Amino acid sequence: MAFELAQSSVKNKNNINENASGERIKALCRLAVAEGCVLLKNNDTLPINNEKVALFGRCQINGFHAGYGSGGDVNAPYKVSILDGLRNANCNLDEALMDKYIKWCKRNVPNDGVWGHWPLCYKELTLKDEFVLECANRCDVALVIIGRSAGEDRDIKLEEGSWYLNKKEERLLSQVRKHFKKMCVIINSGSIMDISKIEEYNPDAILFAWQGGQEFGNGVADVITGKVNASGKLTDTIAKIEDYPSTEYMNNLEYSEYKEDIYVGYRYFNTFAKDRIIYPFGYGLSYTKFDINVLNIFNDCNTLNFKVSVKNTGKYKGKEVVQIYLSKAQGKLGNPAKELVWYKKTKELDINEEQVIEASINIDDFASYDDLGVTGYKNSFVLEAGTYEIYLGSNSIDLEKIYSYEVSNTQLVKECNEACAPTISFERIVNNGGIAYDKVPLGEVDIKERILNSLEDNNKLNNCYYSFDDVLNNKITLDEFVNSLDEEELEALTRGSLYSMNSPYGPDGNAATFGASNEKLFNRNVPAISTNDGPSGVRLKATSSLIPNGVVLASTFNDELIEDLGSELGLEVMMRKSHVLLAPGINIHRNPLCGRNFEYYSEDPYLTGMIASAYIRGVQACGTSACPKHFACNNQEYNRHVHDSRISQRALREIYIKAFEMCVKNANPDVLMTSYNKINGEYSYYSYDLVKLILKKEWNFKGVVITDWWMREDKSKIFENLETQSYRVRAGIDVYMPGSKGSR
Ligand code: BMA
Repeated sequence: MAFELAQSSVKNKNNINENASGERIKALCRLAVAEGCVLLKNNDTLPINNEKVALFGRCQINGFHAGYGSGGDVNAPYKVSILDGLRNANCNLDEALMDKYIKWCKRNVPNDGVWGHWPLCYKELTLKDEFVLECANRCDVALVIIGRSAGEDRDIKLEEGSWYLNKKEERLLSQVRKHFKKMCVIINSGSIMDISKIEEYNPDAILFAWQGGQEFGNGVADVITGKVNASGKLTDTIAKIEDYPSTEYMNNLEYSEYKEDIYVGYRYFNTFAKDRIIYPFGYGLSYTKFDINVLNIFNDCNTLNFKVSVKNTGKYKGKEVVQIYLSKAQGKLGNPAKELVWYKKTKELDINEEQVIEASINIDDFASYDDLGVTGYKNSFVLEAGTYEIYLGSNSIDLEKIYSYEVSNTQLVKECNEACAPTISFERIVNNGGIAYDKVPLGEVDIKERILNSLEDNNKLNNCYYSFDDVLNNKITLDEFVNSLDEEELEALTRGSLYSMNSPYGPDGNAATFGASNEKLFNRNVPAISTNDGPSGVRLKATSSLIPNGVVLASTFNDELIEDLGSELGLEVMMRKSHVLLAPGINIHRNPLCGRNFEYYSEDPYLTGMIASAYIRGVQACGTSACPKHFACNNQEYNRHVHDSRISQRALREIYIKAFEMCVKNANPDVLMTSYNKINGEYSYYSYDLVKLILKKEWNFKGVVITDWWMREDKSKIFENLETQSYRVRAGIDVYMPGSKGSR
């Protein structure tokens, strides 16, 4: 609860090195940028050694170092551009071209505009053809930077200059292609963008560099020059936008029907539309080659134990990401062709060096959710009878079957409750040996009865007067303290400090405070717990490190690196006298057009859960609190405050809340934030099923649940006379943030 938060932060406040130079976080940011770069294509073009380089694209100077909104709005101490990074690396750059861009960018400084209307790309410099030809006559290779951004309240648009290239970018690619022997396209975007148009210009190399924070240019230059070998992997399938089934439902004003159900990303493409994949999930090239072989594998009651070897058989040292996918029995429920169930990034392997990795996978963790009851176990995770196959490789397509075993009888893995069930019928994709549609099962439970039966008689109020110090000094328990509070104090505990953002009780620029939200609680020495955004750094008035965005972190597939980076971030929160970092953002990339995909991680819930758990463990290592968000189904920004995500229980459990469940179990976050949107007609922050039943009772979450900022007032549909905040608290959402009324 909030008090344990305060306790931990009070205890830990003193053992922080106030003068931490930040050198370590800089190095970790730079390495994360490099390890997050995804090399899609490379016809003997990268790395660049002493070749003469022509660097095109204004984003070499005005790059996008983070996405827009709370997820990237950090006062960074500096930002290394790609141009500066290449100069720092002593890259042999064409001076005339560089000067032209420097001068032009000085005269055309980008204007980022106002909240929710930020530019999705920056205007590009138009070059004369003969000038490009002259550059080609002086240089060996051209690098062309394409920049894109989006963010909170700002989805990616299906238009040129956002999802698609614009005419000036096409003109530039056409000119460079015409005159240069070697052309590499570097994409500086928060998440994937249309690649088919870029491919039309047949680049010799394509590198997704994403949005890499303050060390962006240095990290990218490390990969371009080969100081760090490319090792990033795609966290999303790349295809034409019309081929993602969810595209049809994006930007619907009132609601989205999640018709694709569990068939999100590669779960859809690898099962029903392999021919539509342009680049597969988990894909990324290296400058070297690796041999991956299974040495041993055996199954022990659904726990798969295995040993694999990875050998560097190429000419560069580098890292590889070993991936294991599971093909479950189709049974009566139907399943995706394959699902990622394990991955491991190797250490940096020297030429001819080999690493042996041993691990085990509990297949129970990947059971299917039966929201129909067709297996005999309704509202439960099950493993149906049939054949289970294990595949090994370095992406989701190029895989070798290394094992299979039979499950003789359908097994009940975990019995749950009907929760957040749809109330309005719609059809969803099912796998009947091919794509088919079936109606989603609607809810049957009487929610009113469920909630009334759950109400606890809590009036153990005592008439004592305690200070919070009595709890800190172990004189009384937390419950005894809470039971000594009067109604006014109890109410104040269920909301933020009634200020809007930047509460006077926290460091300058904080998002809000909670805990001591009125005078009486202050007089009892209840601390004010300060919160600040966000996943890319400590968003305060003070400068703080701008770390790489979520897609970069996930593209590294390197949990250890992310945990390390998280621990440095947690120290920065502590040094700035804040307590709760409102991060990580871990909603699923349901569709490539969601503006906050830069901040989130992937189309895959397992990868999201693993990277997010590492981030949270890191942030909380020093006593700072993390706050995974937005629980749940915030999968588009358009109309996000009232939008209704209509979704089956199976898709909710297997895809959209799976990463939150992994975080609760693997990293024990102190705080968790609900989303703005509705789920099957109920706002997440009024949803008893989502918070009290699933999060707190089924998952045993013991932390504090806070709302997102400025939730909507709404009358309970089942308790007509219930006041709004009571409706929220009864559903298990502990604290309304920031506490004040009004909205952005
Ligand atoms: C909301 C969301 C959250 C953020 C909060 C506080 O609009 O963007 O992700 O943590 O504001 O800034």
